[in-house]
Amino acid sequence: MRFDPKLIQQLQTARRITALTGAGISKESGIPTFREAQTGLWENYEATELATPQAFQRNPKLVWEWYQWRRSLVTQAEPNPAHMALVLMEQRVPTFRLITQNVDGLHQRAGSRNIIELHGNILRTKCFEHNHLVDHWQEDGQIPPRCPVCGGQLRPDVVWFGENLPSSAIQRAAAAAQQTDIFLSIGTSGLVNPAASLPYMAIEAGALLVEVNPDHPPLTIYADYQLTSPAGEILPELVTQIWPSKGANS
Ligand code: BV8
Repeated sequence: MRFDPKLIQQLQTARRITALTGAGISKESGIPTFREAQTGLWENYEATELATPQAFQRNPKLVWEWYQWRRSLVTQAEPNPAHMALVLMEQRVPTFRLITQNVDGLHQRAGSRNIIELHGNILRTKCFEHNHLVDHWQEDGQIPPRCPVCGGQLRPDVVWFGENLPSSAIQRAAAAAQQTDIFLSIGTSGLVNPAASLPYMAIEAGALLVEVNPDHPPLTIYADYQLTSPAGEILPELVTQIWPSKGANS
């Protein structure tokens, strides 16, 4: 796979690179993307309909079990070469910031250290009533399980549609978008706000925009470079060409 030598040169000399990842980067770890049709028990449900406080209040057991299913997919999955390539980038680029929309924790498991999680993490659980994190609870057959502090229902520590993102996360992400030389948009359809506004902030601030996506979401027409293959193929090859002596597996 050959890349435009000018792109390689720009990536080699960039002092600041910001990456925004979406569900597409975890596709090659076997985790279905958010817009893909769901399977099995969940094939009749739209993810966007289940990932809301209203859905949880309407049917807490259904929503809790949906997240249990997704947690099982995530715990069985492994980070893929795309995740690993971003770990290497974090080690080599003077200022590298990783913003993820994903809730699967695969960037952490790959070894990325400085991660801005916009939408929370499915492996963390919190109290629906008071939002405090809970890591142990009584498995007494109640679904959802109850908060050991207040007896309220437990929920995943993710940001549902209609809920605000953690203010620190979105502020850090906006700063990372506005203060970067190159912005990598990787595996995202760019349909969910406010995350979807980040690449446009970067362009506004004069960054070079590189998109990694086999498809052509709305952002594509604004990209300086469109790399239209799966991230698991593109990113390892890209880092090998940026740092040839070291390669993606050293
Ligand atoms: C907010 C956690 C302020 C949960 C997620 C009306 C009422 C209320 C809100 C709104 C409204 N209208 C609009 C909004 C705003 C709303 C929104 O944007 N809605 C959309 C659907 C229109 N946003 C919000 O509600 C946000 N909060 O705005 O607060 C507010 C408050 C009250 C009222 C108004 C506003 C909260 C958004 C966060 C939602 N939570 N996740 C969970 O996971 O269960 S978002 C969820 O969807 C994911 O985390 C992810 O972020 C997103 C999916 O997007 P992608 O990651 O892009 O994935 P997708 O499947 O779409 O695309 C995958 C891409 O990968 C594709 O392009 C594909 O081509 C590509 N691909 C495939 N294979 C590969 C690949 N790429 C590379 N390599 C491959 N191999």
